[in-house]
Amino acid sequence: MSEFDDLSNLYIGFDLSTQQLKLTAIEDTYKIVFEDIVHFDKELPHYGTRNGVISNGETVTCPTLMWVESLDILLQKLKIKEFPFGKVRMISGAGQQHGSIYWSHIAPSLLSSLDPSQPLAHQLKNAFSVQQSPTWQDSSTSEQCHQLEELIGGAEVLVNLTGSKAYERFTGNQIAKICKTNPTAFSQTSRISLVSSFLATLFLGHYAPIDISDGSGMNLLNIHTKKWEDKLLHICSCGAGRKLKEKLGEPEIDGLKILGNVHEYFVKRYGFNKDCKIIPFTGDNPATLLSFNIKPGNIVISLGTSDTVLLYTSQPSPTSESHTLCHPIMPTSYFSMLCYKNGSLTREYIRDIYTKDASWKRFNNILDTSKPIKSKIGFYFLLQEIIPFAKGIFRFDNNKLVKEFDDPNHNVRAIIESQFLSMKLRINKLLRRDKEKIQKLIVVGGASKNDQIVKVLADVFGTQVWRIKSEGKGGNSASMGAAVKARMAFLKQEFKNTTNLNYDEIEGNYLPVTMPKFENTKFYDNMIENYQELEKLVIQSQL
Ligand code: ADP
Ligand code: XUL
Repeated sequence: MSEFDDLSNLYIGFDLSTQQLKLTAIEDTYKIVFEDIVHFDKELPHYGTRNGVISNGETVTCPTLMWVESLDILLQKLKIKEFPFGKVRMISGAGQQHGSIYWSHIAPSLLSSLDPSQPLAHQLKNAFSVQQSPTWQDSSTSEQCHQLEELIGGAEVLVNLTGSKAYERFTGNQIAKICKTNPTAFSQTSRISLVSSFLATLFLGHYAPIDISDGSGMNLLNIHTKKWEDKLLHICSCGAGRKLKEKLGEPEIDGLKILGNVHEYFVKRYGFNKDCKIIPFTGDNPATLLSFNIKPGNIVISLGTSDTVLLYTSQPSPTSESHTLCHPIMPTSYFSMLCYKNGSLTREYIRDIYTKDASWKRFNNILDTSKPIKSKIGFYFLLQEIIPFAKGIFRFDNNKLVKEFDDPNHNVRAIIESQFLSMKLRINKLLRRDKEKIQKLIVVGGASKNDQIVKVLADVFGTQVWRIKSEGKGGNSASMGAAVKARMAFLKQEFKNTTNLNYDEIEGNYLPVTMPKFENTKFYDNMIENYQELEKLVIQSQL
């Protein structure tokens, strides 16, 4: 008797994230029934990645073939665990945003003729015109960003068109760099995918479209018309705008559209049902938005490799610091996002310096036994930060820049407080503009498991924090959101419209986990103004 015997339908969501490929399977009631992961550094060491990437100064890439190989490894793990592939009705997925994959001219024939007796990586060796995919951590395209803003008429024009000013990691600027530095590779490219549409392509055996939500992270999509903007294509392709448009394909507006059946490779090799459908895959942040039935005033904070803040808005409301993205399934809606590059990896860096055994247990012990100190504020931009655009570690004691705090352990508290103060500052600005108040704060991502970190979050925001129910499952909101999307597409197909979607059920997957200590909240409220002033000093020091 297997744990899956009573279930008739399963929906799976993948997340091709920075450090891992993850899978979540849910049943009709949105309950999570299965999860698994492949960790790139540990399980694919022959690609030589560190934290899932290859870093070379500001250039941060990932071997595309590693992602391909990880898919077979994950599915093979499931096969060994007797996962009932035959019960999967729909598949969707998520991917780290902005990363790009360059398919060669022979890729279409390789993809359509996949042989189930051979692993994917073996068969797709020649499917890429660029072997190393640029990723979201890359910040090597400042030149392209300046050029884009200048040629389009300024940052504000770009913000109003695409929802964001020019960012180094955004795909249009990465494409512009390839066009300039490696024009041969550009001409040898038949299609450019995002990480999300790349994974969907593997399942389909033909090119999957870029969905408009993940497509909003490229500096190429007009978020109002939901079409590629010709002027931007022209600038980001050294004048070969028409060619670039062909290489991108049409963006997909309908996030629940059936794109086709799963390729025979997966039917024969793993036992998927030949009628199992593939729908558009999206970015990890848009997918995370779907993992919770987010409503106006709900804020999702994701503490993963990157830290992100997601806010639902019905009107596009671009600012120069946030991103406005098209909603992944509601074609007339949008959401706002803030993204911090110094998330979990920078917390790990501080943990490793200030704890003897590099453990979260000791890190938490320091957090638990320390108190906020108003005069001690730190900024931890180990990697080139996005908000604000700054790099370096800065500690202030009584508004004076110091090399180290008198009690070095204070760094543990300072890094956590600093991130949440920065988020609160920006969230308040966005909410004030939308005349909203925080109704609910939901925390997801790897570090959301950490109760001590979540306590500081509740204290800084002065509000109760909700988290996905753990029960040993529910670790990944992006693959969970992708599975929810697959389930919704199935309902849409069954009922021919979306009005029967009882999406509220999903809220049962979340629980309130902690209440704030209001004396601490008052304390942080008094600290935030000074924080803002010191942040200005840090930014000035970069000029
Ligand atoms: P991604 O999806 O971007 O690969 P995850 O959301 O899975 O990332 O988060 C991975 C990160 O979670 C790790 O880098 C690790 O630092 C962090 N993490 C895991 N457990 C804890 C913990 N108990 N406390 C703080 N951070 C944690
Ligand atoms: C969002 C961003 C990251 C990636 C990786 O703009 O760059 O959150 O999606 O998770």
